[in-house]
Amino acid sequence: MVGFGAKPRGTLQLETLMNQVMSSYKTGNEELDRWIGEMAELCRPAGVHVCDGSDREYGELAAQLVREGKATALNEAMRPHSLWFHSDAEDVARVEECTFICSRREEDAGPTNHWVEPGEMKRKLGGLFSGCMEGRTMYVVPYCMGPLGSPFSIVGVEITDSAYVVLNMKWMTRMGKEALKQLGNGAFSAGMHSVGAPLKQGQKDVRWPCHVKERCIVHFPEERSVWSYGSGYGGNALLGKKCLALRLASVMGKEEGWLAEHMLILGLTSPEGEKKYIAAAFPSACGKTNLAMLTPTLPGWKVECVGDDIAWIRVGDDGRLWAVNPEAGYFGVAPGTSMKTNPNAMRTIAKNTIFTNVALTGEGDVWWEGMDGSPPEKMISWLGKVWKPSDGPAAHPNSRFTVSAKQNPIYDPMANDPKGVPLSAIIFGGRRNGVVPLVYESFSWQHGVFLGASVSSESTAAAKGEVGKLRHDPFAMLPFCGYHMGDYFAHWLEMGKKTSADKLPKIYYVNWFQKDAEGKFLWPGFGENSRVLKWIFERTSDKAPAKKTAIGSIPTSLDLSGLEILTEKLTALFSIDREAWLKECDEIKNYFKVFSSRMPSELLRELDELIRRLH
Ligand code: OXD
Ligand code: MN
Repeated sequence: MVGFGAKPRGTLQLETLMNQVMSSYKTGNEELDRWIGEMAELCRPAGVHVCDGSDREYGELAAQLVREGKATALNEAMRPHSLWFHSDAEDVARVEECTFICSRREEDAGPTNHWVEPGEMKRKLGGLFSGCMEGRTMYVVPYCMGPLGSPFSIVGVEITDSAYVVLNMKWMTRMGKEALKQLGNGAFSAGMHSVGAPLKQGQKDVRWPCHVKERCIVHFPEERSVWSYGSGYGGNALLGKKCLALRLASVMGKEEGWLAEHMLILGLTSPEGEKKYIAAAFPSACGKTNLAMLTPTLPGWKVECVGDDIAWIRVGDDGRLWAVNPEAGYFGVAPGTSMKTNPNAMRTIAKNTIFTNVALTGEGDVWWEGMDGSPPEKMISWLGKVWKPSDGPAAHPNSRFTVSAKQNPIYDPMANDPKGVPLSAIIFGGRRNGVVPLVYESFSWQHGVFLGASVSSESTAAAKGEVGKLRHDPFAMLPFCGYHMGDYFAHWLEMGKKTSADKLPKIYYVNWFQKDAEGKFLWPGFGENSRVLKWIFERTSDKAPAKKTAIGSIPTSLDLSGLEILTEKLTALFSIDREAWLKECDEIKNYFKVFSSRMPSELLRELDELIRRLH
């Protein structure tokens, strides 16, 4: 890779833009060439650059951003080939209130999504995007979600005026020439993105251009397209991730008989060398990356990481459920990541990493709350100011690292397999300070679907809004399901009918976050979660003991060797408070009413059964 001092190349500055677009930028795909021309005409950029995805291109763009003062190159000796960005203070997270599913019919978006009539939204977008790239380069980013060569992969093309987005897409997807090759003359999912800050002639650019007042992230599910305006934040601007791989893909999965899920995928190997794959859905910033890269404290057990955020799941020829991770990198939450909590993540981000909204140390390295050691004496906070302890956190709570999965020392050898990996277990979970025990197992697929549908969790900094507020987040998909959530529940039930019960993964619910009366966590979490994973692993071949309770089956013994934990804590971790659960059922019952006639009766029956068992 070239250093960040290299000169940029390949960007056209032109007047006869359209002609040059059409003559110089033949991508080999007629529809794509036509669309690039159309979008260039609409957005009126100063130039067009079709990204090839090479290391050279990455180095040149990075160097350009450093020269422009939009990025800081980190200390080459401490964090080779890495960049520090800090955003506009208002552009730090996903914005659910400005995220729309513009299906043709309002009822298809359902009660959990914002909807605007597609024609009306397109008129609005036409106005917003008209001339929105003036003075900027329009980057065309072809990318592939899923392993190259896999029949399940989906090619998307993102047009963006943000070089920061291009750099992130390089690590998060299979981007550039390879994706174009996979596309051939086929159909692609179109994603338009603009930071919404055109540059008038002579106007000086700002460090993090965005237009937060008008920002909107808009999905047209029937057209498989996305239009995102006004934000440069990853979840709003890297359109392959939440927009294509979850919101649009969930709609495709419903139509074609597969699932697009907000799930990590890990491989777990026992001391005897038996390996099983597990997928787990937790809401944003609830520890998916930490679980996906876990270092077991139980001797002889090994975890390998297929993915930390998204799983596409299909029924394989053998009747089992097979999962692929459509992403190629991690866009992980930095605060709380340390050699103690996630050494594999720390090793992964040792070089070639993009950091956004963490703190910059006097030595030119990065820092965040919860990293090993005490805060360095001299730091620039995520706000770009010299940091004082009285300023609050030096890194934004939703600050991120972006890095290629290839740098993960425990990247699973099957992660790029076009077939995916077979799932033995699926886990749901949330951040709950009480009520929900450490782990329990569902009685059946249908009961497991009920567990997924009834996930509640405390909100986190990954989305704009109040943090720590309990909200329903079915399947951890509340912000990501691209269609009616009631139909989504029904689709999960249907998936269970596509194969025989013995082939389906078993379904679990976990809660690492219970607290005692003083507000301290009852369970140590992180590597110690391997004890729970071991129980799950052994349950999937009926080798671990469990007892039935009203809510599901819980362990009668958990391997606690080498762990000091007070008996009263353990008792609390597995206690089932009947009154609290009956209240929980009332809460779920009320929530399910939101889905009215589209709420599957099977899940209402599961709820009635749970209430009956609790009584
Ligand atoms: C993410 C999120 O960035 O869920 O993965 O917000
Ligand atoms: Mn996520």
